[in-house]
Amino acid sequence: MSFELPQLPYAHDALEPNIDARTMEIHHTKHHNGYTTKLNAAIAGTDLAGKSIEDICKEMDMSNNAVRNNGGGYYNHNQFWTAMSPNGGGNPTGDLAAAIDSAFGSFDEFKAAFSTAAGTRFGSGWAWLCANDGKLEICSSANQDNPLMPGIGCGGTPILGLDVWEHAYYLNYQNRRPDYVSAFFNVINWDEIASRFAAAL
Ligand code: MN3
Repeated sequence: MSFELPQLPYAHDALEPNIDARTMEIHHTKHHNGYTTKLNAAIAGTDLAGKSIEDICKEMDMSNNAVRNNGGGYYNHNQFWTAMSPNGGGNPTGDLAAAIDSAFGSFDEFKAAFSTAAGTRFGSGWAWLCANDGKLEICSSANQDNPLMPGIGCGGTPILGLDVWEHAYYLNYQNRRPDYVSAFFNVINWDEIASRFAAAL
């Protein structure tokens, strides 16, 4: 079994004006599709064929650049599309809201810290909210690395990841990454993030 590009759970234009349709289309059908195809090529005929993408990330040989970059790219974008919704935004509720308040003081302080992680990641990468032994942590990673991978200085189970590669925002926001990060908060699917948090406990 090879990995397949997942369908988006909404139309390309569903997240406008926060993320424009053209960016979504290129990002999904070109970038994510490319990672998927190259991941399949990189694992074909190896011991990794047939493993879950989570296990491939957790057991990553970090010197294997083809699997590291494309396996990370495959996993990271899978979680990215479903972290967003046309009905998203607002604030989390329930256990996740309580865990955010406990870890960061308040939702606003969480938002500021996550936005700083996303804004200060130099070059291409991702900002993450992770559940680590029931506690929430924020970190960022370079390129297509993610917190499942060993030794990247960012651990736990990722429950929310924001793509800060220029391909994720440049058409609409150009160099204004902070505006894109701010817009992302308008579309976060907190119900989905809450279920990821519950599953990570
Ligand atoms: Mn991307």
